[in-house]
Amino acid sequence: MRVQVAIVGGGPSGLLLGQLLHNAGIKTVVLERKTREYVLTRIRAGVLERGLVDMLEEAGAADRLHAESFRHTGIMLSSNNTYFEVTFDKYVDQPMTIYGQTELTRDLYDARERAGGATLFNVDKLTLNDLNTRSPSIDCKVSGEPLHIDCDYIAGCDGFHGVCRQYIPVEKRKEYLKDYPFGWLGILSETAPVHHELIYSNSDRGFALCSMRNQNLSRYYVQCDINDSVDNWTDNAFWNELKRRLPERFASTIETGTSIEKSIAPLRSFVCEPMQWGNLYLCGDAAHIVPPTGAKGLNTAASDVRYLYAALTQRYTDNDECKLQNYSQTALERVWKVERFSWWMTSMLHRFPDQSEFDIKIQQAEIAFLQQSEAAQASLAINYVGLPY
Ligand code: FAS
Ligand code: PHB
Repeated sequence: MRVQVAIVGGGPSGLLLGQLLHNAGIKTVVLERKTREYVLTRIRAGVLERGLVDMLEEAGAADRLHAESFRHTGIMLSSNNTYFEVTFDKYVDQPMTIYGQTELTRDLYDARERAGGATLFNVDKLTLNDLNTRSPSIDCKVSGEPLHIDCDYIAGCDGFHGVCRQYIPVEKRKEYLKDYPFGWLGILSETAPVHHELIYSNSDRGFALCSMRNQNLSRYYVQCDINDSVDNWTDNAFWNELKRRLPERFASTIETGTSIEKSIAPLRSFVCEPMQWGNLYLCGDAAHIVPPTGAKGLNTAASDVRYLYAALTQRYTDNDECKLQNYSQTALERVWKVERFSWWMTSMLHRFPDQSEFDIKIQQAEIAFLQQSEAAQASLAINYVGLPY
């Protein structure tokens, strides 16, 4: 098999890049370890920056999003029983869109199928070859059958646990890692959202987040112990704990119900430098991870895709590799600003096991300053809606 760009990973990064390149007439193949059905069981992000929505439109995969999503113009922050709104459009004209990652991944699969793009599932034993030559290649097994793929470039979109990052020689690779001493226990429930905006709550018992997917599908999270298990949490136990972390106004009105999904996600900040090696280019979680507090994981994968798509189209249109050579530097400049914002939101809103009373007073002062300062709210708004590409 021969393609121009081989894409490892059929999550949002790989699919979005693949669809944009395919529409630009660049021959691609997407190689996914799991099945499409398995990928679509993952419940992850839900808040999309306009840059990602624009690219989904460009990829011809935004019709259902426009029909089913809804706009967000702010968030609510609460600290024990006080709460206030940060209204984004007071400071920046860039709404956020609420639409589940699972749905946009489904839309991207459908768009790729309609366009006739090649996607191979059950890909295993994948190895990358000759990355520092003009003719890199991939060897793998597809449902057990050997396959060799010749290509010009390889996009490593295979997530945090993927293999591509490991092909950057360890002596050339610098990895930055911060593991947080807690996780997020999340549930999905077919209940009406407790509020029309997201609620980020810092309480004495720990962080909580009220989000949603639509008017009849809510997404809630509570901070939990890093070694906790979903088996320790009945639905009732979850709802009672969530209510204890929300202001009374919301605790007394929240609609509870049966969870249709329950999972625990670890929180970490991670960056791999560089994000390219020879003709291998890393995109999304393969290169960086943020704690979900700032809703930036998926959205930062999108900015990587924008930069790599622009670089590859420049290469194939103008035979100019300048953007490709600068891809890692360009992407990392925005990645680190997003890492900072996600770390700041996480540090401000969670209870840390080793926190002193002084540390808690500093958190409360940070939130109080946000409540009183338009400049502080403007800074949060500009980062939350998405920094420019
Ligand atoms: P992904 O991990 O989504 O996709 C990588 C794909 O590569 C997967 O389908 C995998 O099967 C495949 N793959 C791996 N190894 C392979 C190999 N060797 N060969 C072929 N394929 C291979 N972000 C938010 O903004 N908000 C959230 O609330 C949020 N919650 C999250 C919860 C969890 C549990 C996790 C893990 C992440 C969460 N994220 C959240 C971040 C998440 O949304 C990611 O940013 C997003 O999935 C990034 O997409 P990809 O880069 O495509 O990586
Ligand atoms: C979600 O809806 O899953 C969500 C929203 C905002 C976040 C994290 C997760 O910061």
